Amino acid sequence: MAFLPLLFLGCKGEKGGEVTEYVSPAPVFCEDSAYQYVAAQCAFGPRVMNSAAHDSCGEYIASKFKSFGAVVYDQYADSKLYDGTPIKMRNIIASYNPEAPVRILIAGHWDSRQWADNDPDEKNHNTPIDGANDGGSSIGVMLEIARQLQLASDSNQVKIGVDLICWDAEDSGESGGGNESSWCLGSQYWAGVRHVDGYTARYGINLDMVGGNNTVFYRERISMAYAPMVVDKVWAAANRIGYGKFFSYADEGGGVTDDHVQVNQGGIPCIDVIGSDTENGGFPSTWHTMNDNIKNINKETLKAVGQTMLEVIWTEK
Ligand code: AHN
Ligand code: ZN
Repeated sequence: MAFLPLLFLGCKGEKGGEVTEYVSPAPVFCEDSAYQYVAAQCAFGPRVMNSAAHDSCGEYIASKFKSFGAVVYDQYADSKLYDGTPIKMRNIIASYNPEAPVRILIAGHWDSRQWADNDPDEKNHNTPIDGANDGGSSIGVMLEIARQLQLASDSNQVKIGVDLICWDAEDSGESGGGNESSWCLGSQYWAGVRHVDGYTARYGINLDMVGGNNTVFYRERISMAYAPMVVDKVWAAANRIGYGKFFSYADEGGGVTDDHVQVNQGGIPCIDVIGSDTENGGFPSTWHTMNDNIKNINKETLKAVGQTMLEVIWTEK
C-alpha cells in the first residue's frame, strides 16, 4: 500500500517515454454566455433587412463588443436585394490589438432571413425567421470570444490581432440556386471596401449555423480549395481538445456559397465552419424554417465551436 502513491508520479507510454497530457493555453469558453447572447438577439425579433428589430439588434451587438473592450468599426452601405428592394446594411467589426501586424479574422452574419421558404408548411414561406442558429449562433460565439479576450489574465493576453466581423445581408438571397450573387451582400461590400484602408489578415474563419442540434462540421469544399492549411489547423485544434465528434474528417462536405467566398476573393484565405445535419449531411433540419428559434439551440455545439476558436486564437504565433 505504501508504494501506491508512486503510481501517480508519472505516466509511461508504450515505449517507456513520459506521456504528458496536453494543456491548452486557452481560457474556458462559456457556452451558457454564448447561449444568452443568442437568446438576446432573438428577443429583438427577426433581424430582417430594413426592420426596427434589425437596427436595434445591431446597436446591441456593437455595444456588447464595446463593453468587452473591442475597438468597433461600422460599415454602413446601401445595396439592393435581388428583387430590387433597396437595403441599408451595417457590417460591424470588433477589433482586438488593432495595431498588431499579425491578424486573424473570425466572422459570421448577423441578419436573419425574411422568408421561411424551406418550412414544411407552405403558408410560412413568406414569414421571417428568428435565425437563432442561422445568424444568431455565430454572433453568440463571437461575443463570448470577445468576452474571453477581455477577461484573460495579464500573463495570458493574446498578442496577435483578432477581428470579429459581423456581416449584414447574408441571408436575403434567392433560393433554388443559380443566383449566387444575391447572397452575402455585406461581405461582398467589405471585399471591395475594407473597414480600415489596406486591412488584411493571415487567414479567416467564417462561422455559420454553429449552434444547432445534431450538428457536424465537414471540411467544406470551397474552403479546401482556397485555404486547406486553415482547414487543417482548425480541424486539428478541435480534435486535439476533444471535439472530433463535431469536426469530422469524413468526406461528406459539399461546397457552399457563403461569406468565406468573398473573403477569399478579397485575397485572404478563409474557411467556412458550417453546420451540417448528422442524419443526412445536408443543411440543418431547421434551416430557413420557423423552427430555427432559440428552443433548438444546443449549448454543446456552441461549446465545441467556441472552445475550438479559443484554441486556434491562443495557439497562433
Ligand atoms: C446558398 O443557399 C446558396 N447558400 C447558403 C448560405 C447560407 C444561407 N447560410 C446560411 N443561410
Ligand atoms: Zn440562411
